[in-house]
Amino acid sequence: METFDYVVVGAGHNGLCAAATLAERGRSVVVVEQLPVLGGLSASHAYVAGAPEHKLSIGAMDDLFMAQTPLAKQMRLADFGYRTVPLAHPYGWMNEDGDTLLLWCDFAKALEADGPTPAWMVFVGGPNAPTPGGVVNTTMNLQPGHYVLVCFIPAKDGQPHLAKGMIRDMAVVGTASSASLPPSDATITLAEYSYAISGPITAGSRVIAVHNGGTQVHEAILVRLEPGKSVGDVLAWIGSGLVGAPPGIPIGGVSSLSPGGTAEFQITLTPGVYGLICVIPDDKDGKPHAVHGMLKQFTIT
Ligand SMILES: Cc1cc2nc3c(=O)[nH]c(=O)nc-3n(C[C@H](O)[C@H](O)[C@H](O)COP(=O)(O)OP(=O)(O)OC[C@H]3O[C@@H](n4cnc5c(N)ncnc54)[C@H](O)[C@@H]3O)c2cc1C
Ligand SMILES: [Cu+2]
Repeated sequence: METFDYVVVGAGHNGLCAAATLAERGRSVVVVEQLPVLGGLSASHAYVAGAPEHKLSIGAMDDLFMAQTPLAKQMRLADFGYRTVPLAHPYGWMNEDGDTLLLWCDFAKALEADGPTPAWMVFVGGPNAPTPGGVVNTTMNLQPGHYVLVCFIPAKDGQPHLAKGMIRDMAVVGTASSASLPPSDATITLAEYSYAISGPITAGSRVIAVHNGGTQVHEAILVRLEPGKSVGDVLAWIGSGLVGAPPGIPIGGVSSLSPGGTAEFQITLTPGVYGLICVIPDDKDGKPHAVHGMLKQFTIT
């Protein structure tokens, strides 16, 4: 009977590594494997009957662990054909109704992804961009459901605050309400790519309704402009990556609203020149709506 110094049970990658290491040290070793294929969980198989050439390994999708070790180099795996294939979007989700979600490695890239807002995600407003120490009040009619609070404002490095963890979920419980919003002093109607204001707004404590009459998600960032500055300067400042003194101070407004949505914000306005601006990326080209002309300047007397 043939004898061996070592018997390795299982030809997964650990068993194969152990056996190879022993053999390299001059020991005699045998590997026994129950399956007709080597590799254990790291072997690839055709899981989809209709696509036999599409091979997948569900136990070695991610190089996370292997990459932490000197193993691949130590065992000269590249000489035997081992190579890693970095993917731009390594994880994906396919919903039963056909919707797909790809998770990109590059967060900015994920936000750039083209296409309309998925139907399962409805933007209901919320307060827009308070400055540090500032307070912005909005009123919305929230129906029971699952919500997220999320901040898309870019940090100094250009990454949205969301990428740094500024996102959390929130449940709205109770029964649906058909209550209407409190009376407002004026309505700002959003469209592609414009703001229409129902009438002149005067200084004082005001309630302003924002209604999305367009076909895409829009927002109303209200900016109080510094003397001599225009709303175009605000767009240029955002485009420059917020470099230098801001040409205006964001004082409120309503953030992302899906088509048909309405929300209100309360604000105390002093006489001056103000700007409205929408930086939501366009469904078609991903550019901020302001670049398409969605900005407006007006005066409060
Ligand atoms: C769903 C899933 C996803 C994973 N994703 C990743 C990932 O993305 N990245 C990553 O690094 N790791 C991942 N892992 C972990 C990784 O797959 C395992 O750590 C790795 O496969 C372990 O290798 P192994 O050689 O120890 O065992 P295995 O790969 O499990 O190999 C064991 C082998 O032993 C054989 N065997 C067992 N008993 C006997 C017997 N009595 N006689 C003969 N043969 C026998 C089996 O048939 C098999 O071939 C994942 C694991 C799972 C389950
Ligand atoms: Cu817009």
